[in-house]
Amino acid sequence: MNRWAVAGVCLTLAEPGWGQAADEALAEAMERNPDRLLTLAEDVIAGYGGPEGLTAVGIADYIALERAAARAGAMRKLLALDLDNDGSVARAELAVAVRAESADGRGKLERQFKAADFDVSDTLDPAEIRAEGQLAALKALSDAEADVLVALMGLDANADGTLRVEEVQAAVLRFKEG
Ligand SMILES: [Ca+2]
Ligand SMILES: [Ca+2]
Repeated sequence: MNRWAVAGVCLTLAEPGWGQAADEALAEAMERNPDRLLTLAEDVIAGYGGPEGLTAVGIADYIALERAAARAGAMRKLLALDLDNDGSVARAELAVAVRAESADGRGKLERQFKAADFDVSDTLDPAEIRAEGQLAALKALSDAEADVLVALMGLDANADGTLRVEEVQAAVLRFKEG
């Protein structure tokens, strides 16, 4: 079955206004590895679905929480260098941390600082620290992956607004039998 046929199946089940990008992302994910898509759906349904199944809100929550965790992790590393708690990391603050590091760690710290210092001001201001966090968030869960997750609701075969594992299993089976 080609991707357009899969997209067609999904579209007939989709809510109005369901995005074409999401539709295509789901079709592509199904083509690439249907079993992986099923595993992903099972995980999200188990973790974020209520007793009735997974809703669009549950999917949005999952995406936001995954990204926030990655963002916070990346920002925490940089904020650990903000010794005077003014929200920015000055070169002098970096130098203190560098002194306490091993040779390997020094190079890594320097590289991280340079990569994050977008305007080459020798200071990481709060906006630059947040931007680093956002990069990490998108690395952890890309827009393409988010599209696939959002598009999972297109597999809500009985259109009751909740997605169950059985509905995803049925869609994967239909695709494989294609
Ligand atoms: Ca500071
Ligand atoms: Ca800067």
